[in-house]
Amino acid sequence: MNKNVITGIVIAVVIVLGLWFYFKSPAPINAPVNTNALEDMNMDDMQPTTTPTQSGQNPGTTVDLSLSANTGTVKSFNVTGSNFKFDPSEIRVKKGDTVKITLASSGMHDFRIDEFNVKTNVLKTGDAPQTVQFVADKTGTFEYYCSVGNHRAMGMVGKLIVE
Ligand SMILES: [Cu+2]
Repeated sequence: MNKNVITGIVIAVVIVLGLWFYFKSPAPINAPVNTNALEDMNMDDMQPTTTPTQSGQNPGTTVDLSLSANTGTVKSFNVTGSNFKFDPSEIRVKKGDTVKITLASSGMHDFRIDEFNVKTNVLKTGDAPQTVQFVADKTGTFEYYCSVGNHRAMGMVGKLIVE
């Protein structure tokens, strides 16, 4: 009987002690482990996320921009408007080209391409030539014309061909 009671008490004490250690020790042990793990994770997460974003995306974007900027050629044209025509009356460029039109005028004329939102001032004889520039970002044949009076109807037009 006594042995059984003692054994039961010992077992109970062992269980209580076991539970006490079980609940007491894991907490302080887990806490620092978790904290370190979190700190390590954060450190690891922060640095790689920040670094690839800056070193990966920005140069990539810059490279792409410079490449696309370099592929388009700048093409310059001197255009003279007179009564009632343009010289030249046809301009040919490639899609993506940056087109510079420098208009000189004999009489009173301007130069417009509606599809590319291009318009010069109306220039009179003796006015300084004016340069307008745009990117030919779509293919097709587009009419340039003079918007002064009835000049367009009188044939003061030309063709911009974007290939
Ligand atoms: Cu005109």
